[in-house]
Amino acid sequence: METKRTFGPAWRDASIVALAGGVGGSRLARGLRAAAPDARLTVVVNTGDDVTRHGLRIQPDIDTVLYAMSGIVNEKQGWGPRGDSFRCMQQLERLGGETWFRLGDLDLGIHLRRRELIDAGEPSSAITAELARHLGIAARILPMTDDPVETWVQLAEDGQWVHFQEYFVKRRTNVAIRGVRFEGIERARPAPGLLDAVASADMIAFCPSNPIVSLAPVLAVPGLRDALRDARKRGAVIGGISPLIGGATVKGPAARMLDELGHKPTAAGVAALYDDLLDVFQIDPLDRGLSGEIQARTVVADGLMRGRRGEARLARFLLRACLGAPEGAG
Ligand code: FO1
Repeated sequence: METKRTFGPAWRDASIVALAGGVGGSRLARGLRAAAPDARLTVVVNTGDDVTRHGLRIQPDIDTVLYAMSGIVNEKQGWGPRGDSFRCMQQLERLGGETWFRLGDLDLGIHLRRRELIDAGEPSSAITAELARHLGIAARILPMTDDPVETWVQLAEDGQWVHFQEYFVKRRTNVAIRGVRFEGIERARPAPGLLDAVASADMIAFCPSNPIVSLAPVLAVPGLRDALRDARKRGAVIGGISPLIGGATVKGPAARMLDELGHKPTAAGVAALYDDLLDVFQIDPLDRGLSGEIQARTVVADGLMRGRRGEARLARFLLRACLGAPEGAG
């Protein structure tokens, strides 16, 4: 019987990898940082939402994680810096520019800096590390790949393919979809350090992000699913947090997208998408009845992260479920 590893107070000796998308992912990642402040934490972020606007390369999910973990995100909105203004957008509008994808005046700082570093030949992983350092983030924030990948969705009404941001922002998701594809994913290589982080992880967290357009692109990076399976064989524990509570999301179109693409819009439908990768899956008490449909070991906890304390609570719950109680805990 292999002696169960312990990970020290607040899991400080653990290596944790979190797979994250936008708002929900950024919040659990922040919770994991708070719950295990000294553990090695790598947040692997979806880049399928990336879009070029006004000659700038926007990486929304990376920026949401950067802003959330550095404490400057607009909490209500879930993206962009708190207290931002849009004078530049107003001027652009006056001059006849397209402004449906709104770039705040503070937000432009990160896009201009990213543009500078791209033009200096830096890959996304190095740029992200540089931005994280300047924002004082004590975790490794890693794009899923340095290669270009863009999520496109097919509209149900006419079969037309549109970029994810046109669907999500311009059309406010008010259209049914019938397909999703990750343009460029076949040629995408895992970002430098990603496979090593998975290979040495004690725990891998599937954050409560949109399973269709936030976690699926990450899991589609060639080589990652196999790396996750190998990590499990070696003893790493993979735990997920359900992004649906009672068949609905806290924020965003995930439930409707699941339904439109023929999946059950429930926590069980989400777990099925992660097929045989999960050891543990957190479900809300409202979804207790679904545990029979879920292959992974289900654990029940309030899925709503109310503020920072709520994020840390849910993160601690997942850490306990995957790694056991921290040393010296009650
Ligand atoms: N979401 C919106 O609903 N409207 C916007 O105008 C908008 C602008 C924007 C600019 C930068 C950025 O990093 C994110 C932005 N988002 C906006 C959110 C973005 O569409 C989503 O965060 C993700 O792509 C989905 O998680």
